Order: sequence, then C-alpha cells, then structure tokens
Amino acid sequence: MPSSTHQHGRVTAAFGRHYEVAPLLTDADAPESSEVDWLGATLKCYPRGKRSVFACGDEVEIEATGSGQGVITRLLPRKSLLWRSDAFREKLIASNLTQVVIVVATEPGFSDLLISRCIVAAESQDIKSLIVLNKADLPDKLTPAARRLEVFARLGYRIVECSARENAAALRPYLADERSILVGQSGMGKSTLTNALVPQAKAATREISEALDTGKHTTTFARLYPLGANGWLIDSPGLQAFGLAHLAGEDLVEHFIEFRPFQGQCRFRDCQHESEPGCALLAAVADGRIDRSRFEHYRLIKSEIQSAKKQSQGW
Ligand SMILES: Nc1nc2c(ncn2[C@@H]2O[C@H](COP(=O)(O)OP(=O)(O)OP(=O)(O)O)[C@@H](O)[C@H]2O)c(=O)[nH]1
Ligand SMILES: [Mg+2]
Ligand SMILES: [Zn+2]
Repeated sequence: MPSSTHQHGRVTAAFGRHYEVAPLLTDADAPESSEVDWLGATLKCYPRGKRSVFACGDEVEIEATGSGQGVITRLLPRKSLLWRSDAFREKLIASNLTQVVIVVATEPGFSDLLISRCIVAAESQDIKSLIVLNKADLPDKLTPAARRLEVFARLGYRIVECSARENAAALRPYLADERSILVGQSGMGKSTLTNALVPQAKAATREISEALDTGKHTTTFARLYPLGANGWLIDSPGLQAFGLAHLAGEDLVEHFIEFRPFQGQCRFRDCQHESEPGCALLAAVADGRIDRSRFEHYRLIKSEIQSAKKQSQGW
C-alpha cells in the first residue's frame, strides 16, 4: 500500500549489488511518471530480496530509509529491455528506451557487424535505431566512413554526422523527448558526446591511446542523465561483443528489415536460407536486392545463436 515513504524512482546507474535511483514526481492524472531535475539528488538503493536484478532506466518503487538511502520494493513493467547474452551469461544493458543510438567514428575503425547487432537488438524490442558518425572534424576520414554507412542509410536508418569535440548540436533534435542510449565500441566518443549534450554530466573520457594501452574502457558502467523536458540519455561502456544468444533463431530474419518482403517466398516452408533451391533470400542476395554484407551478418549472428543454444544444452 503506498505510503509517504513509498515513491517512484528511475534507476540511473546499476552497480550489481546496489543501484542509484532518482526520485520521480508522480501525478495521479498523468499516465506516466514525470522526470524531475534530479542530478545530484539520487538515492543509493538496495534491492529487497537477493535475486532481483535491475537495469539502468528501470522504473521502480522505492522506500526511503534515511540518509540518502533506500530500498527497491518493486519493479514497474518495462516497456523495452536491451540486453546481451552468450551461452552462459546474460547482462542487462538498459530498459524503457525509445531509441538505440549507435555511435561510430571516423577513427578508430568501426565494425559494421556490430552496427547490425545493435540494430537487431533494437528491432527485437520495437525501438528506433539512429547511427551517429562522430569525429566529423577529421575530414580525410569522413568520406570513407560515411560510405561504409550507406548500406544502413539505404535501409532507411537515420545517420547523423557530428563532432562531439566541436559541435554536437546536429544531434540534439534527434534526442529531444526520446529515451536514448549511446552504444558502440570503445573510443568512438560516447562519453564526449554525453558531456557535450548534458553539461552537468562530466562523464569520464580518456585519450584513446591510454584506454587501449591499459586494455580498459573509459566508461565502466551505464549512467542515465536527464535531457530536455521529458527525455533522458544513457552513456554506456564500450561494447566489444554484443551476443544475441537470447533471440529465437527463427525470429532473427525479421529483425533484418530488408529481408521481410522475402519471408514466406522460399520454395520450402522450413527453408533455412543456407543452400536450398528456390530460396528467396539467396536469390535476392544474388541479384543485389539484399546487400551481401548484411546477409553475412545475418548468417554469423544466426550460427552464433545456434551454437550458444547447443552449448547451454550441454551438447
Ligand atoms: N577529433 C575528435 N575526437 C573525439 C571526438 N569525440 C571524442 N573524441 C576523442 O575520442 C577519444 C574517446 O572518446 P570517449 O568519449 O572517451 O569514447 P567512448 O566511446 O566513451 O569510449 P568508452 O567509454 O571506452 O566506450 C577521446 O580522446 C576523445 O577526446 C570528436 O568529435 N572529434
Ligand atoms: Mg565512455
Ligand atoms: Zn530461404
């Protein structure tokens, strides 16, 4: 039963055992809890019960226990959940997102397979994807990097070029009123973008050479920042792998949006799109209606899901 000590909160950082939770103002007439300008006013919260795991972005019910601390008593329903997994482990990344912002840069080089993985994760949760090409201030490298993104642009994914160092304003309209997470490889500039967009953020950034030398990522946990009146932005640690073992293999094809028109068009109902005669997907790859690199990404992710399923079953 709600009492004065019960309130709604948003998980702004997850540290495993404890969480940072920002209190939310709740309005009985409004369908959604509204955010408050909470920077610096978060509570250190522990979950009630040992097994509960929360994600950055979760809306929770908390009970203040005094001196800036509290207990998480309930998880409110998640509208979306981004997580990664291999055969043995699952890791929550963030929840209640409206958008995944995939950050790549003119340098260091980026993986287009990782972009496809991020898009698949977003599509599987019915949330938007946006690709940011950062470090546009390095002109020699801009054209080749932009060219590598054309395949995604042709599919309709939005691409924004900007420079976190010089001017990140181009990105602002895409983030207004959205609940976004910045994801991508280490060194692409996610934290620098966060600092440019959220002046109070002071997210840790470090020279890439130093980051690579120590083999560590600059950002070690995801953190949520308020952005504009109704939105927020999560800065997350660099992704090295983005395992999607939790996806059902048969659904994967749907998360490659350009494959959808060919679904159900193969000669065999149970076509695996490997080497079967009359496969509509293979035919579309052969005549260029489906990009070969995207089909390759599909194959790699699919075989990874299959082998993770076998491993976790102990085969
Ligand atoms: N030239 C240039 N350098 C940038 C830009 N944005 C970021 N950098 C530099 O790139 C390096 C990495 O930036 P970070 O913001 O720490 O990268 P990150 O994506 O947060 O990295 P992780 O936290 O390790 O995932 C730093 O040296 C930044 O100064 C940019 O727009 N232009
Ligand atoms: Mg970072
Ligand atoms: Zn087929």
